[in-house]
Amino acid sequence: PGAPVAAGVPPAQALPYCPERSPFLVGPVSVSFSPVPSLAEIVERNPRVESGAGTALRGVSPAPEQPSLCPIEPGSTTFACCCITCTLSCSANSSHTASTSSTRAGNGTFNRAKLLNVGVREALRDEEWDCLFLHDVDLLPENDHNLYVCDPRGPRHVAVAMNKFGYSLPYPQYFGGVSALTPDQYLKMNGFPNEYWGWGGEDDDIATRVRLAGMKISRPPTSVGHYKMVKHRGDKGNEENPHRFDLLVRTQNSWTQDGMNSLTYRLLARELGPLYTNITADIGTDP
Ligand code: NGS
Repeated sequence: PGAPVAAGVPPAQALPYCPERSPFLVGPVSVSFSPVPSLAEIVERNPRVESGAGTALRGVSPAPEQPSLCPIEPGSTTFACCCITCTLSCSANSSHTASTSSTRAGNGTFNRAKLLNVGVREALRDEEWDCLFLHDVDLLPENDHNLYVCDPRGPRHVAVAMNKFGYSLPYPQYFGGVSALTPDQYLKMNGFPNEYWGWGGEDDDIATRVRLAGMKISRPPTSVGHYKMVKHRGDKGNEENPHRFDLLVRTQNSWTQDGMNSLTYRLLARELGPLYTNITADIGTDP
């Protein structure tokens, strides 16, 4: 409520409720990596997406009397979802209409979970998001019934069926790839850990935090949570973390001390792109 609305865009209140199942959604969609559309084409196809994140147009929810996974306050007709994504340069995207992206300065070791914490902290400066999507950049959804909304009942693990795992969960506690949390859920578990430098383990730590914070993981049906991964080799700077198993046995004691309440970084830049905000931060190095 109260989000700035751009000129030429009708205020969300004036829009009709979305039906529970949009007639524009088709279910399975075929994802192809060639040709890759240019940014200009993507901008053209998404005329209602505004630059940066702060002035994002809000999506209109299903009617409140209809059951929905959206964390919509009773009587509210809109929700705002921010999608944060992370590579060796980390990004934060605000979905429904705008996106944000943040880049890690320097060439040290990757730290996915800490970069996502940075994305969340910076995104929450922009506005009161209802839902935060934490999204690996190499995963593309293959079913548009997999709605990009949060579940008020618990942190949602969304990428439940990736092509690289034969379209099923690799193991029951798997929480990697794509997840969606309300800001309250994110803060209740003290965000993500900051201490996992390099590849592996941070997603298992996050799954444990969900449980330790007294919440339960929610998932879409396997038939809907299909994702195709962009093929790539192991990234330089993201070598296997040899300490990940030592860290994982300590999660029970460390989660209240390591997370959003201990997050430190230096914000170097914040640039508004056509569909996203690019954030550059110095997150330090592997000790
Ligand atoms: C587990 C890792 C997770 C990782 C998952 C899938 O073994 O971080 O494999 O990896 N946990 C540990 O190493 C403790 S993948 O096949 O996507 O490379 O997400």
